[in-house]
Amino acid sequence: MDKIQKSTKTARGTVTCDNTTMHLLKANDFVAASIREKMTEKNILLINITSSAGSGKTTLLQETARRIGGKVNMKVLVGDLETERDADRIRETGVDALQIVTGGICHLEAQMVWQAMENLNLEGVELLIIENVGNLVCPASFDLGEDYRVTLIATTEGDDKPKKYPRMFLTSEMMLVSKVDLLEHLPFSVEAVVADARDVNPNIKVLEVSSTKNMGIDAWCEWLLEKVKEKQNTKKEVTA
Ligand SMILES: Nc1nc2c(ncn2[C@@H]2O[C@H](COP(=O)(O)OP(=O)(O)OP(=O)(O)O)[C@@H](O)[C@H]2O)c(=O)[nH]1
Ligand SMILES: [Mg+2]
Repeated sequence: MDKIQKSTKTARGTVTCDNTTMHLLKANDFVAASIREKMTEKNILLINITSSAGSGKTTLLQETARRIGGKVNMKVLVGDLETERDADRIRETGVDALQIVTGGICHLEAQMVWQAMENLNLEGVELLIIENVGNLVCPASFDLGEDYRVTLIATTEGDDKPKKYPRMFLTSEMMLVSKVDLLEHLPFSVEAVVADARDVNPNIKVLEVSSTKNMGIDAWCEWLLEKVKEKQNTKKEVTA
């Protein structure tokens, strides 16, 4: 596997289809639909993990890989502006990871994921997790073809974020309140953050986790395994 996947500038804005140059977000949605189709064909559950910078995405994925890496065939794609550090951290757990270096772009776009997938052997893979660039704003607008978008909100960030950055919470199926081991030291109300998130998105599922103190990780992994199973069953129903 190539170590660093550089996204080209042409991947950013437009896609040419039948000689028509499409608008950026329409182009993104076009590629996202192709990713979704490919994932369904290959029977792979695709998860897009988003959050502010430093909320604990990679640490959670390291714990996840250690817990379920032996039970389910999983791979990880990681987006960052620079460096391969997060992919290296995932690989230390024994799970294959590919870094997408955006070179300054503050989010992943579907075309970057599509290009990266060409360098990932997806044979037999059941679960592909994308760690998006740490940012609560731009990644909210870019569908990556995922089955589920999962957003972390760390106790260290303050409990006012769902109302200030509503699009991210509106477009997420799951909110993970992370770093709950620090709750006793911080002016952060889980009740308030859940109430605000549900005000924005009444259907959002919530779990509380600490990756460093092993809290809520079982429930998170169970949810993931259940969704992997559901995806496999959907495929069987389609082919039956
Ligand atoms: N106390 C505590 N610290 C945590 C927890 N999870 C992560 N951290 C720490 O938070 C810092 C950032 O964690 P990362 O996992 O790198 O966060 P990230 O969201 O991947 O960061 P970016 O990729 O830069 O956006 C590190 O110092 C972690 O050790 C947790 O559950 N509790
Ligand atoms: Mg990270």
